Amino acid sequence: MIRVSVTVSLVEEARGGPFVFWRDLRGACEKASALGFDGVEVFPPDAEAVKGEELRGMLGDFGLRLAAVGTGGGWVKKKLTLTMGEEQGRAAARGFVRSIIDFAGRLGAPAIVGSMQGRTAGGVDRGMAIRYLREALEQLGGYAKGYGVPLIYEPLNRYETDLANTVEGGLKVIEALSNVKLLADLFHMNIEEVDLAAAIRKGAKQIGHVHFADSNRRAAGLGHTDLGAVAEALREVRYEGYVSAEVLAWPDSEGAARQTMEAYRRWFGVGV
Ligand code: LER
Ligand code: MN
Repeated sequence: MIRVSVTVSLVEEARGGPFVFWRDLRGACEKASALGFDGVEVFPPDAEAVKGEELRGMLGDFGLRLAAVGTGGGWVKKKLTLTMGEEQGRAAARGFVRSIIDFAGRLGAPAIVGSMQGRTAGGVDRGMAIRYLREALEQLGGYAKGYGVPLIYEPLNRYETDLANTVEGGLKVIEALSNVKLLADLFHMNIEEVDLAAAIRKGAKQIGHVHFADSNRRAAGLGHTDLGAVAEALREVRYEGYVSAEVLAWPDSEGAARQTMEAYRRWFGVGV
C-alpha cells in the first residue's frame, strides 16, 4: 500500500528550500493529520534537535508515523560529506548519519542520504568518491539493519552532485550493497531522466522512498510533470513505500499540503 507523507524542516539555514512545513513540528503534525497524511518526514539539524520520545508522543497524539529522517543537516550545518578528502571528515560524516539512523530507527523510520554524499571535489576524483560512498553506504546500511529499516540513498540533479543523477546511476552506486534502497525524487528526475515513468519501472524493487514534487518543485499539480504517468508506474510496480511531498511551501505551507493531498487523492485514492 502506498502511504503519503509531508516534509517538515527544522533547519533554519535551509529556509526557502523544498519543505512544506517549517520549524513548528507539533503544528505540522496537527495539520498533516487533519489533511489525511499517514506520516511526516523530518529534516532536523542533527539527532539532538528533537527528543525521540517527544516526537513519538506527537506522532501518537495525531495518529501519524515517521516516514523518514533526512541527514542533510550534516552538510548544511557542518559541511561534512561521506566522500570528502580527509578521513577524519568522512568518519565524522558517517558518525552523523549513524546518529540519525539511531534517532529514526528507534521510531521505525529510515534515514536518507542525499546531500551527505557530496560530489567530486578537493583532490578526490569521481571513482574514488564513488568508492568512499559505496563503502559508507554498505557500513551504514548494515547499521540500519539493526533497527529493521533500510538506509535510503538519493540520486540528486547535476547541480547538487556528480555521483549519481538518475535512477540508473543510483542503481549502480547501490549495486550489491545490502539493505540500501533508492529514493526517487521527481524534481531531480524531471531534470535528469528521459522518461520518469520508465525510470520508476527500471528501479522498481530497489525504490524504497519517493519525493513527490512537480517540475518546478511546487506541490503536485502546480507544474508540468506528467504525474499521472508517474502514479501509474508506481501502481504497476506495486510500490509500497511513502510518497512524501518534498516541495516548496507555495503559496504557503498549508496551501502546498492541501494541493498535495488533492493530487494524492486523485492519483492514489488515499486521504480523508
Ligand atoms: C533532499 O531530499 C533533496 O532532494 C535535495 O535536493 C535537497 O537540497
Ligand atoms: Mn529529495
